[in-house]
Amino acid sequence: MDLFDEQERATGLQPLAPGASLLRGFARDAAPDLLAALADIAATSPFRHLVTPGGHTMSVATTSCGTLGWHSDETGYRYTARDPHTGRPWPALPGCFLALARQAAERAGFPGFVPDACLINRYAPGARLTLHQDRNERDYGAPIVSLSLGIPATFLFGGLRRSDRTLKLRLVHGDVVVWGGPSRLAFHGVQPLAHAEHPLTGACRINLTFRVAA
Ligand code: MD3
Ligand code: FE
Repeated sequence: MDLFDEQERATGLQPLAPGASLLRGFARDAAPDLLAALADIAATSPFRHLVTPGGHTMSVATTSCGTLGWHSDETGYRYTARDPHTGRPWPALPGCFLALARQAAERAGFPGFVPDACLINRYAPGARLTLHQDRNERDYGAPIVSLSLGIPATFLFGGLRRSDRTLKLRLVHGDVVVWGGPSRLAFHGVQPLAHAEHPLTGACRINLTFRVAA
């Protein structure tokens, strides 16, 4: 790999669609600190398999941090101030999470990004996320910043209608994507994960999505 490729991989900003940018490897150096902070969060608010309003148990395991966290059950999807599993407030957003999300958003053209919610998804091999929109946040003017850690995934990125064709994007450890502007309400999902191992996470992928929910 030549020097230019290396630099692209470390700092490159790749436009994906109007308002959407891929920052390849943006979080690679911070990953060990991010994973240590994540271990503390999961010790307080453990990963759980949520039930969808349709009655399906998700293959992805989820937890949250921030002033609001994500919950779903038979009655619907919503943000909550307390973790229904523990009855206590969600763990606070760690400083290293806030810094990374703000820096990534700024690099992608969204300065001043201060998320109040971080949804954390954990994928084991075989886990997937069907095509959906994220529409439970109050302000669609703010982007969503997503960070991938651990084993690779194939992400599906569609249009504003479920039936729009999807682009496939390989996301690997340390990749960050900023979804703003017209891309904020695009349909998206994750294909079933292939078996793999990563030295820092073992046989799993972690995805953090930073949102302005309130
Ligand atoms: C595009 N997570 O938590 S991250 C989710 O990999 C979610 O766990 C996926 O979709 C994951 O809701 C995808 C990339 C992502 C997140 C939110 C988006 C892409 C998005 C919102 C609007 C458009
Ligand atoms: Fe989503």
